[in-house]
Formats: sequence, C-alpha cells, structure tokens
Amino acid sequence: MKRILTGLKPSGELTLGSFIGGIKQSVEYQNIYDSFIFVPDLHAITVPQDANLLHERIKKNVALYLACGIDPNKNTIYLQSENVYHTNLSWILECHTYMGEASRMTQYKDKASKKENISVGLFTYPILMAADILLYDADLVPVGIDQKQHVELARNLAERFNHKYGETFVVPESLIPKVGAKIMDLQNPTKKMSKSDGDTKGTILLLDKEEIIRKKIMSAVTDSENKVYYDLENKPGISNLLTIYSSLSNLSIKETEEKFKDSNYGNLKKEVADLVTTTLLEIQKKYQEIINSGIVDRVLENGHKIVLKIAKKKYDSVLKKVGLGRN
Ligand code: ATP
Ligand code: LTN
Repeated sequence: MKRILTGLKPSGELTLGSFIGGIKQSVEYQNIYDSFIFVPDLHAITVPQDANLLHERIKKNVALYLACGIDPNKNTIYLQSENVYHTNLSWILECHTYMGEASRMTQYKDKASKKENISVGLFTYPILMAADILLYDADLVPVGIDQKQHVELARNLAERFNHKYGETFVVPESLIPKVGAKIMDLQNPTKKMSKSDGDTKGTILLLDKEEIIRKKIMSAVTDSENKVYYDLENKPGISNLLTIYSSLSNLSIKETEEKFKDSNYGNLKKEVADLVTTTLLEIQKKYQEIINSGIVDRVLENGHKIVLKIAKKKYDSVLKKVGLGRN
C-alpha cells in the first residue's frame, strides 16, 4: 500500500482553505493509503509566534483534524517537534542542497520581499519539509499548489542522495487536488486565504461562529457584472465562491456553474454561506467533544511511538552512508 504524508503548520487558526485544500483530501485518502498526518510545529516558528498561543494551537489543530474526520485508527498522527530525527536529517539534507536551488523557492522570495528581519529558518524550511517527507519513505504528498515546488525539492534531494550513496529514500510525488486547489481570500480574491497574514476579514476560520461566517461570505468582494460564471482571471471573487461551493458539495465546477447560472450574487452568496455553515457547525460540534477529552494526548503519544522507530531506522542508515558516527 502506498504511503501518503502531509501536515498543516500551526502558524495560525485553521481556515476553510486548510480544510478544503488539505484536511478534506486527507479524509478521503485515509481509506486508500497508509496515511501519516502530522503537526509541523517546527515550521510555525519560521515566523515569530506567541509561545502560549502556539502550544494551544497545536492541540487545537489535532482536535480539528479529528473533528474533520481524520480517523486515528487509519492514520499515524504525530507532532514533529517531539521527534528529533526531523531536524537531524534536515541538517544532513541542507549539506546536500545548493544555495541556488534553495534560493529559487518562490514562496520564500515572496514572503521575504514583504518583510524585514526574516529568519534563516524561513529560507531553509523547504529542506526541513524534505526531511519530514523522506524520513518516512512517503510515496505521495498531498499539498496545495503553493507547496508543489517544495515537494520538487524533496524529490531532487532524494534522487541526489540515492545517486551519491545508493538507494536510500523513496522519491515522493506531490498530489494536488483538482478542485479547490486554492481557496482565495474573500476580501482579496487574487490572494490565497491564509491563516497567518493577520487580517481575518476575508478568511473563514474553522472555529468561527455562524454569524461571523455568514457575514464574511455575504460581504465577499465580487464584481459589477452580476452574472454567475467561472472565470478566474476576470471574476476571481465569483470563481472563488463557486470553487468553495463545488468543493463542499462534491459537484464539479461545471455543475456548480449550471446550478447558479440564473442566480444573482446575493443568492449565490447565501447558498455558499448555508453550505459552509452546515459543514463547519458539524465540525465544531465534534471539536467541542474532543478538545478536553484527553483523546488528543493519547493519539499523539501513540503516533510518537510509531514514528520514532521508523525515523530512527532511516536516520541511522543515512548516518552510515554519509560516514557519520562510529559506524
Ligand atoms: P498559511 O495559511 O499560513 O499561508 P500554508 O498554506 O502555507 O499556511 P499549511 O497550513 O501548512 O500552510 O498548509 C497546509 C496545506 O493546506 C498546504 O498544502 C496548503 O497548500 C493548503 N492550504 C492552505 N491554505 C489553503 C488555501 N487557501 N487553499 C487551498 N489550500 C490551502
Ligand atoms: N511546508 C508546508 C507544511 C509542511 C508539510 C510537510 C506538508 C511541513 N512539512 C511535509 C507536507 C509534507 C506548508 O507550509 N504548508
């Protein structure tokens, strides 16, 4: 059975984008693949974090994974920072990464151009991500389109390492969802809906209250044509609403367009708001049952035990090949 591995970093509250572009896919994959899902908390500190909030969010995210349908019996669920082999392997991979290829990462260039005093960690994090993946021989890595380049880097590093030292790593492939690959900000639909950019007016959080969700959707930015059809370039706001509807209803974009072809923008927004609130209220109900039940700690303990063994074995073989340690 192929192994699939993914993670959502706890850099902010999980959003509708995280659900549609990430978690929802994983819920489907868990039935067909050997599934690993983790909290890449070390990735969160590439940008400044409040320690208390981060602690809280890590547990919250695991509870949300479970509430969204990630089944602990079908997934190995774990916390990255509890397993030192991620950072250990990352160092070895860093020493096999060229400055040129690391500098080409567009997400880094984009983020770096907008901020001052960025950390070295923000620059090297795709290499840590490669370690996250290669440590477990993952065949498939479901990610949003923005992360494809990072999975490419992991592929290149795996191939380079295998070529130099002999077969060591599985060369992973990214798995990009066709619909809902990118959910955009409701206020600025040419920008990804993000959990970490501070402004939450255009971002639906998975734990937002119903009135807030409705308000955010009803005030989504659209255009002045008042005709519903999918056109990413000229109608990014409407296309985004259609994408959200399509992803949550499991209708295709074509079918969704057809459904709303005679609707005005107000009606479309109302229907999208209904579907989003129904979906999220159900998740929130389960979340409330889980968050203080002790399940999260039990799941993480169990996952930790499993991944530590796998990671140690892989890391030891890497040390040996590279010539590190006493043999
Ligand atoms: P941020 O929201 O802080 O920009 P991120 O997307 O970089 O975070 P994660 O939350 O770790 O980081 O992303 C987990 C997965 O969910 C990634 O594969 C990412 O592409 C996907 N994802 C996150 N936001 C969206 C979105 N708005 N639309 C589609 N997929 C998304
Ligand atoms: N870098 C990713 C999160 C992430 C990840 C991973 C995803 C860290 N390690 C390994 C898949 C596999 C992000 O920022 N979205």
